[in-house]
Amino acid sequence: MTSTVHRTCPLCEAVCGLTLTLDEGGHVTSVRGDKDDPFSKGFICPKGASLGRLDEDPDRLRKPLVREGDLWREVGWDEAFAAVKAGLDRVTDRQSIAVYLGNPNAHSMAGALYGAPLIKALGTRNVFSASTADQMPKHVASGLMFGHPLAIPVPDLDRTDYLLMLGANPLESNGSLCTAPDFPGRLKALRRRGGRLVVVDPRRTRTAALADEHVFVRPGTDAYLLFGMVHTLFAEDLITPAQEVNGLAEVREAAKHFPPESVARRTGVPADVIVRLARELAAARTAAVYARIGTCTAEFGTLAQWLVDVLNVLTGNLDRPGGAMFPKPATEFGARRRPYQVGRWRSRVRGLPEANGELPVATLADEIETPGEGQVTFLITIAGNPVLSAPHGDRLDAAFQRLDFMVSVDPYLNETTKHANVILPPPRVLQSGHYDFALLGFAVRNYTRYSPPLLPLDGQPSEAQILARLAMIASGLEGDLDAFVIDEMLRKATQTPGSGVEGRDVAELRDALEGETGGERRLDLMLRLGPYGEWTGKGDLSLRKLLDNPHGLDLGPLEPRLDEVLKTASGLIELAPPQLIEDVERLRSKLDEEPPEIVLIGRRHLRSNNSWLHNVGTLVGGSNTCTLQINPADVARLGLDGEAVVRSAKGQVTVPLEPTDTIMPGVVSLPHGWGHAGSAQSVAAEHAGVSVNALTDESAIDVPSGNAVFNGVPVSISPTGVINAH
Ligand SMILES: Nc1nc2c(c(=O)[nH]1)N[C@H]1C(S)=C(S)[C@@H](COP(=O)(O)OP(=O)(O)OC[C@H]3O[C@@H](n4cnc5c(=O)[nH]c(N)nc54)[C@H](O)[C@@H]3O)O[C@H]1N2
Ligand SMILES: Nc1nc2c(c(=O)[nH]1)N[C@H]1C(S)=C(S)[C@@H](COP(=O)(O)OP(=O)(O)OC[C@H]3O[C@@H](n4cnc5c(=O)[nH]c(N)nc54)[C@H](O)[C@@H]3O)O[C@H]1N2
Ligand code: SF4
Ligand SMILES: [Mo]
Repeated sequence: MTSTVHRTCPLCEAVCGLTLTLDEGGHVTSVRGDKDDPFSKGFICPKGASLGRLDEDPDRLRKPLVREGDLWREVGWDEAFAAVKAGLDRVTDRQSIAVYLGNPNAHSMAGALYGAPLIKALGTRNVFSASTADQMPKHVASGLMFGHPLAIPVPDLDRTDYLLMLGANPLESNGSLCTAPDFPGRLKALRRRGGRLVVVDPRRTRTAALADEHVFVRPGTDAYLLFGMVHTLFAEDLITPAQEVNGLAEVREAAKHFPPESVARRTGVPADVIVRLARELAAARTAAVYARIGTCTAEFGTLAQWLVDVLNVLTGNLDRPGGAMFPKPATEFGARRRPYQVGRWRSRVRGLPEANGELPVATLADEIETPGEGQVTFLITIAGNPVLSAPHGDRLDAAFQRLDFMVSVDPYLNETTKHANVILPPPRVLQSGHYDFALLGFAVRNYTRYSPPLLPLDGQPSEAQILARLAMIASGLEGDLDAFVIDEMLRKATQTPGSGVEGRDVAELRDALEGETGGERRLDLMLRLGPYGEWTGKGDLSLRKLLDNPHGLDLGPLEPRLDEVLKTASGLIELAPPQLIEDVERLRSKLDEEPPEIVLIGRRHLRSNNSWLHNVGTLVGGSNTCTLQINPADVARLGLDGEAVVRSAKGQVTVPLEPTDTIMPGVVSLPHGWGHAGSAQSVAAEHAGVSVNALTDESAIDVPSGNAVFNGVPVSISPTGVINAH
């Protein structure tokens, strides 16, 4: 007997619905796109199609591992947790604990629901995550402009007439901070309905090839380009904001320093193109500017992210259909009581400011290596592989060996977890429930879907239970973490006017919640209290309703809602936050700087996913290999052939060349997440590649957000024969 089941793909931000066929042993025999999902409508990519193979990867850990010297021993769960407790008991200063949360936490219920309580229980400020190697500039820009780090407007893809996209390649990545299943189809539809797509990228990507226009830009210079556009809007009197804002005059003043002719030199984008893009944006019936990883992981990441929304505001496109809009997720983020701030505390060694309660991953190695009070000696990694993903990861590789104790929650023994004393593996994908708490807040249509676990746990804890148990060990408390969280939320809600449950009895509400697990009951509570919730009188959502609708529910197109989202102290959009105006000085000071001869940038491949899908045979090989894209003119000029040595201030790698005129001269590109030589993952080890983060530099950061700089890294390249010539 086979069975057909449905669930959300947990592998990327597109949240596609999948239809799986399972045999009687619970093995996946086929994966298709779920045609009845109202959002993804049957779309699937090669990664989703390989979910079954990933789920049954023989190299996935099924039992906890404890390391004794160089030897790994499989142990039972109680023994594993006892080992963690013993390690933690030796910690005398809680500040010597660090936590690193990796990207899959944004895709798992466990990460969303148990990460914060675990951090609280550990009582440390040494919190690091992939966010500071990714999108922290967007959080900081949104926090300062709109008052909440999650108030991130997304392009209204399905209705916009004009999309200016910078540093994103959704034809490979399937989109980010813009949840849109079948992003490629949506872009094609935009063009079919007469809309215009302009892509700004140092490479002519597949997305650029699909666009009406592709603009080559020098890596790391998007903030100049965007400022040149803002300058033009003011100079040509094209400012039409739809909202009252604070700081218009300051933005005008700041933009004066960036006339198109000056920024053209720095960006490589001709002045007439910059002016035309600004005019097009202003003239379009509706338009949106959208910028992603290429612009975030850059020297001026926060300024670039800020200017994206400055342009959206100035052209009247913020918060209007077809423009840049705020989604309304079914489990909405809460209100903030205090104005958004960064730098509430600083890192011990480099004095880098906190953002969103985190410190930059670019300084994790400093905190481990530098002696003194608060030196990090105990590390927990959850769903992360910073040895391959963090800037200058090779340094972390060495630093991790100096830790007294390390715990990793991860299904694989890999480049990072090999340093752990204890590895706690989460169960198979199909044994986990799935709800996209984070990603549905960035969806281009309001939408919700819950996927309950498809297979029983067979005695192994869920990832939620693993994290909850770690939190209990760290806090020394006993009892049910979920019950505690639920009561806390209910207490608040029953005391909040307008919550829908004001004045009601906590115990009675608690008893009404449904769900097989604490996580499900918390989801039920968040749904019921959310903006479509049964208890708020604004809708009828509850866990029950989602269970009854396994293909998901469409909650309608995005609607203007700035008044609900805006949490600034002034109650207005802050167009010129002082911290950002201050950082404009740094931008100005480098306007006339000579660019390095060759700079390195990243890229993504459709069948990859950061560092951790390289062990699935159907996904590696062919075009998905670790090569250095380089312009043929540079190949000839540098006398290269076959492979080359790439050197930076931090390291060197030898890598096969992929000459292509799709990349600008003077720019080379390596994908990240490779470098699996000697890996315990058998397939990945055969397709090892090299780690681009052997080259990236942890001392370079985007100042306001502390984000890592992966794009625009100065490198030199030489033929393999002359390695020692320098
Ligand atoms: N040079 C360069 N570096 C980059 C980037 C770049 O563009 N260029 N991109 C950056 C970006 S955007 C990101 S998000 C980071 C990613 O950085 P990380 O999150 O540190 O790295 P990943 O490769 O995503 O590692 C994910 C880990 O989670 C494990 N895992 C997978 N599923 C689960 C699960 O369900 N539960 C648990 N507990 N573990 C799981 C995997 O085995 C793997 O070890 O890399 C960054 N690094
Ligand atoms: N297949 C696949 N999908 C993924 C991932 C993956 O590893 N593989 N990772 C996921 C994660 S964690 C994330 S964060 C998202 C990221 O999603 P995207 O932001 O779409 O990421 P990329 O596909 O790397 O596209 C970034 C583009 O920026 C360009 N670029 C580099 N430097 C610059 C610059 O200075 N300026 C400009 N304008 N462009 C520049 C690069 O050439 C590249 O084409 O993808 C997610 N989806
Ligand atoms: S696009 Fe993303 S969510 Fe959709 S099937 Fe592929 S990996 Fe899964
Ligand atoms: Mo990411």
